[in-house]
Amino acid sequence: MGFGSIDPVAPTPYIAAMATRDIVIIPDKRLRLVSEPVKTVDKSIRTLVDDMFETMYAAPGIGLAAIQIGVAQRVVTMDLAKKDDPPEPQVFINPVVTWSSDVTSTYDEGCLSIPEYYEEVERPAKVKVKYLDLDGKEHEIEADGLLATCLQHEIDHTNGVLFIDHISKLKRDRVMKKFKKAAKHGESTKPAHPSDDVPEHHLG
Ligand code: GNR
Ligand code: NI
Repeated sequence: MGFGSIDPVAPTPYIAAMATRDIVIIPDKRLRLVSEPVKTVDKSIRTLVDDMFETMYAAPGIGLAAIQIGVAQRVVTMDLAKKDDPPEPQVFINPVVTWSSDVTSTYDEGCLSIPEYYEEVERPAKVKVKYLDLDGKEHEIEADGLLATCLQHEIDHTNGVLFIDHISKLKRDRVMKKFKKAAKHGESTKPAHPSDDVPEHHLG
């Protein structure tokens, strides 16, 4: 009398499930950390990248730096595909700006770590960026348009810099004050998300 060929105590292979992680919101001091370079692109980095994509798509956002989920490593995910087009996931490990144009452009920026606040930011219109891919292979690209803006926004995050550091002190102080007050009152500054709605009969 047994279990035939089924061993009831056989070790099951551990399957890491992708997961969304909480997004760090200002005034959390972790957003001011300078992230560490990735030494080796190993399985732990791939898991981090998977979780970053899941978190970024769920938010939803078009870019995410690892520090925004509390991991101080120089890892960036991005997807600039237009709505209803197929996804275009992009990963940038240890990204650095190697050249930037004198010509600038202005873009109405937002940040998942500063929810529901948008302001115009002027940055170099074109940049060259060197980075590693998920195979640890080095690339250098020249970017313009939204890719240039987004790369600079995310590389800033890896250096503890936020887009509000590029706007006037008056505006920055105003938004910081609002989020500090919300944090003190223990308010969620996360924008309401449809999946947050729980049927009433499931509540306490
Ligand atoms: O989702 C995002 N949108 C965005 C819009 C304009 C300029 C930059 C960005 S990045 C932002 C997501 C984010 O906070 N990345 O760090
Ligand atoms: Ni951001």
